[in-house]
Amino acid sequence: MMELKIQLVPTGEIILPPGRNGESHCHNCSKAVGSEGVRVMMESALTARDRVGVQDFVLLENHTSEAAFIENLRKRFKENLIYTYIGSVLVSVNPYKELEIYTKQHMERYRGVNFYEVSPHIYAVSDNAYRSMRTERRDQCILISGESGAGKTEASKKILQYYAVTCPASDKVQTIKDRLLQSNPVLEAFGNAKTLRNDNSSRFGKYMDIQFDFKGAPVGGHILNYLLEKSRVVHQNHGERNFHIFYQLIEGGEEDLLRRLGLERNPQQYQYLVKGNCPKVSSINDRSDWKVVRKALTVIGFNDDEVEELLNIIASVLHLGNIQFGGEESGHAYIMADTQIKYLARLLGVDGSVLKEALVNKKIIAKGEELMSPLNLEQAAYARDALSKAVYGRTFSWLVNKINISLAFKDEVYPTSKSASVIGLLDIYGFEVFQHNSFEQFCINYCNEKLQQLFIELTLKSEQEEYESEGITWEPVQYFNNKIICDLVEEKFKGIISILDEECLRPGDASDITFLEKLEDTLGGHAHFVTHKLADGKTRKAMGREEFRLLHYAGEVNYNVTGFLDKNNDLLFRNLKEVMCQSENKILTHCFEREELTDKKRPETAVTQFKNSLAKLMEILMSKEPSYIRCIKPNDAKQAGRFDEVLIRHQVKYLGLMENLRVRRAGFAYRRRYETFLQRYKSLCPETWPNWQGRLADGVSTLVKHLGYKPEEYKLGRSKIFIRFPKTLFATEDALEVRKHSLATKLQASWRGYS
Ligand code: AD9
Ligand code: MG
Repeated sequence: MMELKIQLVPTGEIILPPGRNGESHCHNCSKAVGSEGVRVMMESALTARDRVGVQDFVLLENHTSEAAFIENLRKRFKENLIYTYIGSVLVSVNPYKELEIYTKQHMERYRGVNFYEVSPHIYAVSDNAYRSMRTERRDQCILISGESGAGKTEASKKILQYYAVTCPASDKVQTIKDRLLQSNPVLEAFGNAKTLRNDNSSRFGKYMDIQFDFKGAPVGGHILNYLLEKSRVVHQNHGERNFHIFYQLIEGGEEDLLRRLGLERNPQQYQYLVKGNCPKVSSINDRSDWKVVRKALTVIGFNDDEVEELLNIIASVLHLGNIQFGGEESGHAYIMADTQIKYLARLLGVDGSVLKEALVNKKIIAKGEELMSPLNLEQAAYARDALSKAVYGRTFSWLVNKINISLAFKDEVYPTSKSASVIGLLDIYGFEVFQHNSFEQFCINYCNEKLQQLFIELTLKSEQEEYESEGITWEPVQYFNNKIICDLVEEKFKGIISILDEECLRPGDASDITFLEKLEDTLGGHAHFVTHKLADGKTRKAMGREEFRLLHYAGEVNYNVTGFLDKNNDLLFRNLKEVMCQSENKILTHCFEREELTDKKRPETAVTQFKNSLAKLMEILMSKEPSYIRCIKPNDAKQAGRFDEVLIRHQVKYLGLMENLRVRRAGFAYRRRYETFLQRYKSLCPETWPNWQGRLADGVSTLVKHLGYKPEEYKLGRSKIFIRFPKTLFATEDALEVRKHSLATKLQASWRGYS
């Protein structure tokens, strides 16, 4: 059967297959349409540009206007078109509702198709990265950024699903695909939680490599995890929850499992789950999520014993949280009841009396002698919480490691492949600002500064490199470079991290307040650092005395220093460590190794570990070819259909999207490889139609001259044509439209003649 496919920019496609009665069908809704219908569809498609905006911001007539940018986003959002490009960067607006755009048919539509020839989609970015990896043999990475709740984690899942469905598979590869997919629910259960910003907020950073063999089949994976927000285990702000797994286990766990673990089916019974006063979340079904996670653990390769030991640990944390201490305020603390200790001894496989002892005493070594120093109420609660955090945090790392073993690229899985190419996916916690911001927000927002820095360097760099490699002169565009903020945080000796570490290591009277004072002394006057002290000695009213403010690229955040030193030191009393090192729980024997007890070296502080791991991450990302997804959150109410202009404008600003667009447009709005350009437009010139026989560059040159391009409108590089103004390309697209329309009309007439 003859089929005419008409491509309409920017709305998508209309396919006109002649049915038996000469009818045509709309590709989008499959409805039959007559010739009048075709005309109406053509017209509506041509006027659609007004209704749905442009699919690439570089095509905006008024490209310097932020209002026009936002209007374009709004138009598209209203039509459920959540994706728009800035050149090759994908801008995505969270729809907060399920859209029918992630079906298998959609995946097929994007498979192997040129980036610009289909409407913008996350699958197009995924496919493009995949094809670059295959054809250029270059490792790729997809960097997903945006603030908390903007849709990063969802985006990363969509990409993974795309590869799982569209990449070649065999039985063995299928196992790896399943494991890759199933690692998500498990890591989310243990590493995500409801916050005020997002019901499923990632509380750890994740970089995942998907490894492919030479046939392009996924054969392995590897996950790097970054700084889990451990403090959440013992404390949640009002309206927030602990990690999902606790509620899943309590709501979904089978009766005899709960009995064995000594748990009640009521989250309100557990001190670690009541602080946020938010046991249920309407968008979350803990019971069904439990089933998904339980199954996923099996798919990943956990055996029953491992699951049992893992759940023993989760239950132990809840029991630990319920230990209550008695005693005078400054006197010695004692444990009020033995109930929890009994469960803990069994679940953790430790000696109950030793644990009990270790929770209310601190072992100190003085003059070579070991002494037990009793703890007061506050210290005992601190020791208990430190143990809970350490147990949970280390178990999380063990979990990631275990998943990595299950995803490891093994030769026997695919014996013919020796070296794999890689696509890396970065999904990290987004920039966040709360009423109260602490050490965790400081780390999260620092991480986002680093990513923004990378974006700036790589977008500028790659743009520049492209012009250079194509032999085209280019004038750089000015950016706000957030390096100044990265330096403020991480510079040696005088950055915030250095000062914090210095206070953590300093014996004597070091405290959160002395840390703040040092910050003031060293950084007062820095353009991006503010405290309540004004230059004239007066006090800034809007700020607390325990706060410092950073003017981040994404906005201002006040950080309360209370707890900074403790969280950064992340200390666990020695005798609690000793207890854990004797545990018979196999997971914990991996988490608490005996060598730790004899190691005299002071462990790196939390923030320094984080800083170093981020530096390594940047190196990894720099070594790969990046694709970008910039996620935008449309409103703070997590509601579908609500486009909060103020909020969106703010994100457009700090994500640097206008600057991104300016850079893209300053040189050339569009670039296409010669073969792609010729293939698309050759029908517009008799000399290039149906096929150009000579050099591609000459063919393109002939074609554009025929189309009347003026010399200032374009440049021919080594392998690509660069078009300066969108309107030039628009005119060419319109010419193509007209030609197709007339062709369609002729064909319609001839079909009518047949029927
Ligand atoms: V955070 O920094 O981890 O706190 P993310 O990861 O940016 O944040 P997430 O992907 O978790 O946000 O998205 C938040 C919620 O928005 C999801 O739970 C979905 O309910 C909703 N969402 C996001 N993207 C989509 C989408 N493409 N389609 C439908 C979406 N819903
Ligand atoms: Mg997330």
